[in-house]
Amino acid sequence: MTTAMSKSGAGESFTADKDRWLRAYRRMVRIRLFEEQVNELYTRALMPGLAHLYSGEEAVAVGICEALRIDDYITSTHRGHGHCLAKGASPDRMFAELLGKEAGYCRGKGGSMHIADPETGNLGANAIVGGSVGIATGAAFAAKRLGNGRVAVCFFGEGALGQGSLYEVMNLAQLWKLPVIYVCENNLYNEYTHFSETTAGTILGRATAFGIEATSVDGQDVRAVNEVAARLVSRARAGDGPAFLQADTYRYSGHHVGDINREYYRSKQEEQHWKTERDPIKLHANWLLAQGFADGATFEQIASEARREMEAAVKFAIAAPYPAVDEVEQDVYA
Ligand SMILES: Cc1ncc(C[n+]2csc(CCOP(=O)(O)OP(=O)(O)O)c2C)c(N)n1
Repeated sequence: MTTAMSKSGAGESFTADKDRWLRAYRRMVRIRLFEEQVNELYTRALMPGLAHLYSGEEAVAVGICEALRIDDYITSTHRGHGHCLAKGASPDRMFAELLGKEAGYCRGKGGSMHIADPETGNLGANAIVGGSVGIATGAAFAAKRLGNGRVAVCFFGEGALGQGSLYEVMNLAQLWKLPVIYVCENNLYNEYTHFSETTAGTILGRATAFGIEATSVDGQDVRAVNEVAARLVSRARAGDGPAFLQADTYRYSGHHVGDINREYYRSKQEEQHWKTERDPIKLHANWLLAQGFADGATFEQIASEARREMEAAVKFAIAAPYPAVDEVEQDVYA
């Protein structure tokens, strides 16, 4: 990896690299443990509605967001907890939102699929597949007009490739050289259908048709994702226009928390293969060990800190009050 110095480049760069890659590890673990708690809240019937877990895909959100500034924008999806956390959202307000509490990011009125956090540049999750492509492209348009150097990253699943609005905005983004990066998280399934049954041709071909710089990356490798993201972000910031990144990944859980029996559309062996051979946290841990950046005790400490953080955040959310009844129509537009 070119982004990581070898051990021989000792001194400052060794420490900076160590800190950076341990931070990436910690961020992935936090997402994984956040999602464990979400599943727990669902199975204990404490959370209204459903949620779509991001476990397995952590390296994509973390690798990309590590290449962004806090004031850069992201837009997210129905599977958005990982994006929110990677961009800097706080777990207690996220859990509060999931439980419909006033302390939540949308005062409890949005739930899992509508978390937005303008302070960290997060313009929102979106329950509409492909629903945020216009928002991200509009944010990039504004950034360009204002000359503030911001970049917008638009996360979406490969299911959104069937949405016509994506092609309208990619066309304009390329014509106007907008600082937007379209990140297609290809986790292989649109709900219960393998993407090969819904996607003709190639994924990258959809972007190259507009002359957009397009590339793919192993979405289980946080350093590879970060390396390519850093390049695409810096060219967008420099005024070189949009890019399209296909990140190949896998979701460990069902389409949503209630999708328990999945064998009619994917095998247990396939899931097991990804979990044991392609897990982004394990892969990164092995690399950290090989670099001498961490040992078993480091990983245990990171996991127990993150677990404590998530348990405290859940407690906070459970104890938090619901919004007042007379606020029920406030901030509700549809
Ligand atoms: C416009 C629209 N059509 C259908 C749905 C129902 N739906 C929710 S998620 C989903 C599949 C999305 O697959 P993908 O975009 O690949 O994301 P993933 O769930 O794999 O992360 C569908 C069809 C929706 N929310 N919005």
